[in-house]
Amino acid sequence: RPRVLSGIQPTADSFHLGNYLGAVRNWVTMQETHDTFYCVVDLHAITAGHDPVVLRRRTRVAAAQLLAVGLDPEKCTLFVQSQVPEHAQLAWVLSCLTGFGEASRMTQFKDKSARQGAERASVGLFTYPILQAADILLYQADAVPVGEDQRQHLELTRDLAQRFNTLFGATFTVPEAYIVRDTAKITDLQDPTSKMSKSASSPAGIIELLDDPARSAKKIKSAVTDTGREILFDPEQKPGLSNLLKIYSALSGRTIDELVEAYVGKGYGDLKKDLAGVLADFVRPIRERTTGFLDDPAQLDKLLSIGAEKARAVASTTLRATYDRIGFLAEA
Ligand code: AQP
Repeated sequence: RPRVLSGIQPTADSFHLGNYLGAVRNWVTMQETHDTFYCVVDLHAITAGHDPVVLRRRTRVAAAQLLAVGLDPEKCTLFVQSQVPEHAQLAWVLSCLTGFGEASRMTQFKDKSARQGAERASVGLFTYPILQAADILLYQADAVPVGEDQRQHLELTRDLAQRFNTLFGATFTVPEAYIVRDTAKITDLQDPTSKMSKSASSPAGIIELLDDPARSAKKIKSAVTDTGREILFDPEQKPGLSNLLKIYSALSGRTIDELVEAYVGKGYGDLKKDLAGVLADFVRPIRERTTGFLDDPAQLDKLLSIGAEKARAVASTTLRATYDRIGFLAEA
């Protein structure tokens, strides 16, 4: 089976629809067909300042949500990144192969450091994509299911794998990004040309899976739509409406064409009301199951420890091979 690795940051109290539709939904389907490794990337989550109590809570919430949306620890390896020390160890090696200029070109760093101010942005935020490369290469992943915003980081990962293999001999699988076009970029409800984002969107622009459906319904109703009255899928001319259609289609399993057909003669208000209903039905069991997993944190932590042990078996083999190739002494 081809190998898959992907991760999500525990930087919010809930995943938003972009995280879910862009990435996590594909994680669930891929566990049936691939050898899958999924991690809650807490090392990444400390790159922009954090509160330890909040981080611990969010790490558990992220893991509980992943289980609630359908990850099955019998089918995939689910773990927390900091429990597998090889991630940080390989990241150091890869950082020594990354050009300063090359890392400086990462648009996510440029955007986030511009928002935080150059003096306040951490070196960890700068080297974030290198740690991400280590996450992926440690597991010899063939495919990495992510949203469109991660494409550039995936390119860096591929470059680093190829560079290492050329310099020191074939060691890493060169991974491919697995990006599902229809849901690759879910946009902000208030600013439909920007991605829905934990750190950049206003609360009104984001739909959180664990939020009260009544609040989400209000956000959908006040989502920015476009001039005109007709329900058409046209991301250029009608980005707001097209985003709602994408979400509606993904959550209901109906194609966009079917939806457009069904709303002939109806207005934006009808579509928003129905979408709010579809969303409420969709999140109800996820909210309930998440609460169920969080009610027993000891059991959740145990499950994650077992996942980390499974992950470590693979990660340590890759790290050992890497250390050998670059000339570090083996333990006597
Ligand atoms: N709007 C989006 N549409 C499609 N996919 C998205 N992803 C994030 N936003 C969208 C995908 O979600 C996965 C996990 O993301 P992350 O935890 O690494 O966070 P992120 O990429 O940094 O995006 P966030 O969640 O909105 O946080 P900000 O903007 O604050 O960085 C990834 O596969 C990502 O592509």
